[in-house]
Amino acid sequence: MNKPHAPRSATALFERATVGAFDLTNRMVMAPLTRNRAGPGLVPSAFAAEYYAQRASAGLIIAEATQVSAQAQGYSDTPGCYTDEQVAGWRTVTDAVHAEGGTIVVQLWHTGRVSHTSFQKDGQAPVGPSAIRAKTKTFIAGQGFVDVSTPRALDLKEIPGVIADFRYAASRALEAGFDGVELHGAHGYLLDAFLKDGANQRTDAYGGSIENRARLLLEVTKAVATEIGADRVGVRLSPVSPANDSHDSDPQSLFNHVVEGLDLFGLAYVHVVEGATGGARDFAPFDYAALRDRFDGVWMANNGYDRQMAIDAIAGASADLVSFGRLFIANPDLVARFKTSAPLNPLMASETLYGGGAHGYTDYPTMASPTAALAES
Ligand code: 8OZ
Repeated sequence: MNKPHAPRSATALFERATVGAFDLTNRMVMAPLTRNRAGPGLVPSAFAAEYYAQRASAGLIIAEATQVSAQAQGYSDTPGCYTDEQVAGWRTVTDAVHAEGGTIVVQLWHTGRVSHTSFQKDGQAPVGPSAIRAKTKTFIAGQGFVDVSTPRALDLKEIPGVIADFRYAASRALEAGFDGVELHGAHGYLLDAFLKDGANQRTDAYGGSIENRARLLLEVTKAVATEIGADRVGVRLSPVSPANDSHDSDPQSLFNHVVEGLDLFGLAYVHVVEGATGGARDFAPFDYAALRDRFDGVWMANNGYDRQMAIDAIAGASADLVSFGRLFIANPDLVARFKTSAPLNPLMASETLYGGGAHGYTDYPTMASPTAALAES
């Protein structure tokens, strides 16, 4: 058990915090949000810089899930961070956020079995821990939602290459001006799929026991921490979220072990999705306090937090940071609105979430500019 957590004041959500190598202006975080608006070459679009800069008053921005390699892609128009063009595109984003006084990391992912042959070189099968198809869909531009493909199991000999891809993308992320990276260890993508026995039925050193299933996540974390410094690395986990057919027979034991392993690195933070992503927080029984007790560093909580829940979580020290997804899409100035208990904008039509242009992306009004959306639409 790690040290007990002292309570804070009711205004602590809005006060500065040191998180690893980052000096944050407040404890409100913009969660990573897939928006499927990357351009040719999977380069972040020019207006991504505007979108993120509009939200730079968040204490921390976690930029959308971003591929570590071509193999890592699972959806249309999600950006990468492994080519010169992608790095140059991200540089316009990080410069714009820094110019507004913000701090920004990028979420690095490999989608693993949540992918489709059409995204893979020569139409090959995507890779996963085992050749078990996830009961989930992906989005392919022009085709809509389609079942993901049956993956092939990664060969043991290929695993060092996957770890190297994460390490390389992390080094390119810093070159692109990001303050750090978050590893996507959630939602059924490659790292989470290795963790969970619903997807991982390997019989080698990366499957079977909890220790073995946690090995890939911990090795990737170690490699990335070695490359850019552990105090610039966060890890996102979703212990019980059923997103993308993710499930495990004993998540509490699994994640207790994972977090104890992560605790040894001196990471910037661990980011935990409580319950079903975007859905019921009590979707499945899980003791998040017991998990948090196994980690000495900064704890970021996510999923369905509103203003009062976030104030209470920070004041009561059940979390050190709280991340918000849809609220930050709809409210670029969410921090100012929470500070003053101002009304919140509703989300625009769901068709604007994934793919499209400026509408539903850069045209949400702020309190300072309440007619921005009307003027542009
Ligand atoms: C929604 C649509 C596509 C991907 C995740 C990156 O669930 C995602 C994602 C969310 O973490």
